[in-house]
Amino acid sequence: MPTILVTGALGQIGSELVPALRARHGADSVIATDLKALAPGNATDGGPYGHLDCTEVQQVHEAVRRYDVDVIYHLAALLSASAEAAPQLAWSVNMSGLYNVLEVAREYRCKVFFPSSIGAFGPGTPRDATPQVTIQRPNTIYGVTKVSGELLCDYYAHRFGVDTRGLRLPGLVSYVAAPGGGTTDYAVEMFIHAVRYARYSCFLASDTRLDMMYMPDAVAAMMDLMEADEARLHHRNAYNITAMSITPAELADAIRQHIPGFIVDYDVDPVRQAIADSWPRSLDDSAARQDWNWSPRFDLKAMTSDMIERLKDRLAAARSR
Ligand code: VAH
Repeated sequence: MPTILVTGALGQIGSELVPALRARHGADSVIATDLKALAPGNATDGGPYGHLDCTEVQQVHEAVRRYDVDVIYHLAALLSASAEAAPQLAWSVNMSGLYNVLEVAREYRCKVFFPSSIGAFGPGTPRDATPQVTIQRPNTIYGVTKVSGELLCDYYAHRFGVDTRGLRLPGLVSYVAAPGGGTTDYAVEMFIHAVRYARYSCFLASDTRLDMMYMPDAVAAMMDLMEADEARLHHRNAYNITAMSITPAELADAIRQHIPGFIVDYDVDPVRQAIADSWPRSLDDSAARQDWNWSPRFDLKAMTSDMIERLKDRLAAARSR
């Protein structure tokens, strides 16, 4: 069994990736790490957890050496809106953190997963059926760190033989962890507010079309990519993947199939709207489908049904405590 280190494990992805990795590889094989102290009952309970600041290379070195790590899922990063509010911090966390992980991976021969994003594209990119290989000139610091991260990971693969692999992730929807400074977080917030209050004030315009995906599909894609035959990977860093291309209005309509009286108004945040407007409306993910059999399980209808059922269960459990 490989020993796996997950950085940023308490974030939106890590909160579902860590349990999935532990189910597949065994709890003690997956070391969850983050900046924060572990809250009791956190989704990453049930296995090793440690504090790790990836901007401190010695801490990365010590974690990989101590646990004899084989694979690193490097999730620690600032997301788009948080990054735009603190670009210098975003560069430090997103780039110095990645550089430290790659340098230690080079020394200890670890495989590395890097989460790129649709944010790696910019206003000059074809916005519909965005190709796997196309113009990448993002105008956000988040996007700059994602394009730079893709290039740095590719460099470590061909220059040093580090097995780096990445995905350009769409907006991710999860019931497990609260939104964390992203632009696509409106979708998670809309579900939570629909279940709790039957109304939501959306910070993106109703017709803002973006690629989205349910977290179980994203977690499966990461694990499948990392286990794929390396010889088949024609686009290491990073593969386009998507499950649906939707707008806030379409999501609200899907939610109303379960909560008929759900009301949405639109109070647009110009910063996050500008970020969203610089991103693709839909990705072409045919390369991932061809190279390593990518295929999502959840469409908008299935995601909405599962999210609402899960959130209602969690709300009922919270009210019964
Ligand atoms: C964000 N959820 O909104 C992230 C993601 C595609 C968006 O990278 O910043």
